[in-house]
Amino acid sequence: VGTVVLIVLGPAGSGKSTLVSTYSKWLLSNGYSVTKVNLDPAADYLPYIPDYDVRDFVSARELAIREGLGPNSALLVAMDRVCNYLSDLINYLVKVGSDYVLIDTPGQMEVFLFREVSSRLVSELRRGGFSSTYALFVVGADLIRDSRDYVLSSLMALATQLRLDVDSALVINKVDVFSESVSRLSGDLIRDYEVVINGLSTESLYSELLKELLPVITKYLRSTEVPKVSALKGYGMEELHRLVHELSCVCGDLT
Ligand SMILES: Nc1nc2c(ncn2[C@@H]2O[C@H](COP(=O)(O)OP(=O)(O)OP(=O)(O)O)[C@@H](O)[C@H]2O)c(=O)[nH]1
Ligand SMILES: [Mg+2]
Repeated sequence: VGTVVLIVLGPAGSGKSTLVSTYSKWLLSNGYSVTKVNLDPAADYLPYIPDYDVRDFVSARELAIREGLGPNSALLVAMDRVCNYLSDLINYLVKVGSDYVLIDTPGQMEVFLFREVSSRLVSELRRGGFSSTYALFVVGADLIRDSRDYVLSSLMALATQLRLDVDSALVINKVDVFSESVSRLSGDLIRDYEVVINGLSTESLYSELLKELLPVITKYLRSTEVPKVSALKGYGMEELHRLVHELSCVCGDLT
């Protein structure tokens, strides 16, 4: 089947790096080999030891000092420079040939997602023969306060799928600090439908639009499973792995 590559992205502080750490440990303890890649040139601290780290080549902080840039433009310039190392990264991944590759991306999601670096990453992965590449869109449960937020998060996961041109899935993290709305949801966009639709009626001026979007999202988002995990406490890793397996399974859905 070959290597499964997971691009982990999502809003600032949603727990991407912690999830890379926790899920990689889970994979290892279940007998899989894992390569952890850090693509965040601005990370000061990482909760895992990366096997490949763009900070070895590009540092946003150094750029800021050397070129007199603010933190945001330094990250922009740094991410553009990361493009120069992507073919090197792919060569490394080919050489290592692990079962799973987890790619951690910068806190400022838009600097990765909407710029050249993300499309280059995906095309380099394709060129390197990594046909099982997926995106995990990680959102903190603290951002899901109501049904509208749930639909919006799913919509962002779908936007990720469209932008990167790889199948994407939504993952809700930080469920140890459970928000009530998340606990009502079953973990599946289709089964959550009624709960979400009922909630929407009262929450937004645009509830009709949101209601019409939901079936579109569930139709086109590759996975409707929504694992609810705690990267910090290690909850839900089996659920997450089931989703990853579903994404990478070529057996198809026979139901
Ligand atoms: N309660 C709780 N906190 C978490 C969880 N996962 C991560 N955190 C905390 O959230 C903060 C951010 O976690 P990171 O893993 O650095 O998040 P990130 O998305 O990589 O952050 P950036 O790269 O800066 O965008 C840290 O203080 C983590 O300890 C979780 O499951 N539960
Ligand atoms: Mg991070």
